[in-house]
Amino acid sequence: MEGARNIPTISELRVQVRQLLKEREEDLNVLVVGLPGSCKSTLINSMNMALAEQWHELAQFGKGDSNKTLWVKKILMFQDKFMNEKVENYEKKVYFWDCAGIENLSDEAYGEFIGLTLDGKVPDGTHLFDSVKKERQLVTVRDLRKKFATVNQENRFHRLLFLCPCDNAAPENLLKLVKDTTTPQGNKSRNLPVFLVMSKADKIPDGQRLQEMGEYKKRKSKAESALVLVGNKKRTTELKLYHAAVEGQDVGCDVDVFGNFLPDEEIDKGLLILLCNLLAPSYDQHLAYNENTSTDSFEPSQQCVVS
Ligand SMILES: Nc1nc2c(ncn2[C@@H]2O[C@H](COP(=O)(O)OP(=O)(O)OP(=O)(O)O)[C@@H](O)[C@H]2O)c(=O)[nH]1
Ligand SMILES: [Mg+2]
Repeated sequence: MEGARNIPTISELRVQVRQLLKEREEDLNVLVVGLPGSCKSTLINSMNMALAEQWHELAQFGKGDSNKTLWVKKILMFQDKFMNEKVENYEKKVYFWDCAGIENLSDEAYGEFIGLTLDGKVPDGTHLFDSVKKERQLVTVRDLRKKFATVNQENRFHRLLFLCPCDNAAPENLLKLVKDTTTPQGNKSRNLPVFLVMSKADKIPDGQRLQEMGEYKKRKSKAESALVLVGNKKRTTELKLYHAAVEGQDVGCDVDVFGNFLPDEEIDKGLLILLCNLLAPSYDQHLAYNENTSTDSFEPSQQCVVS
């Protein structure tokens, strides 16, 4: 396979991630957004597992219909106590924010809520649905801006991770909402790198992965086009994540006697490559929250890792 010799081993990837964490000059906030059930909470736990090499449920994730995330929650990743081997000099921290699932909605209240979150105005633990609705009616953008008017610098965002399950249609309005809230528009100067994760990669039907006009390829292309990521291998990825068996449908991942997931090299590798790309410092250079925002490409001049 072309380029295969460039693919790093899992230990090399862990070394690379540790180095990037050590060298970071500021904390990193990553907002995880997607439809309900698109594996946002699972991705956060799996990402931690990929580096920690031990399972810990940092974010409550779906088991049956339970454990829906209803708020935005700031989660500190790679804490010493959960690591097989702690990251030396991990001073600037990485936070993944678990966000409540948003349906394929075009209502501007949701877009505004995400935008205000990205700007650092929505505190950790805020209930999304209670914030955008009052007596079953959506609140106005003005009300939301009034409610979340103060910036907390520590909660400003640097990356957005958008999850789209491989077995579900790409949600058009939600994609547009993400695109519109992360790129400069009118007098808004937000300019944030978006990463696309096609989750539940094990659910891509055999044969469809390469079939140009297959359902899956069409779905993926639609998401890539909407987010302006066509051909961008650093910011688009397909991932299988740690998940439990579902009777009659899915064998799930291996667990120990306590029901904790056991490390899986294939899963960890995909996650570590994504993490290397998320941590690439060149994505920070174009971040701006003022009038002089650059609209240039964020891409690092050198690809961080071959994906
Ligand atoms: N087949 C398969 N199932 C997965 C995979 N990853 C996660 N799941 C399952 O998909 C469901 C997704 O659950 P969550 O991670 O809670 O999804 P979420 O996006 O956080 O959902 P909300 O908080 O409700 O918005 C769970 O039942 C997981 O076990 C995967 O790679 N493959
Ligand atoms: Mg969740």
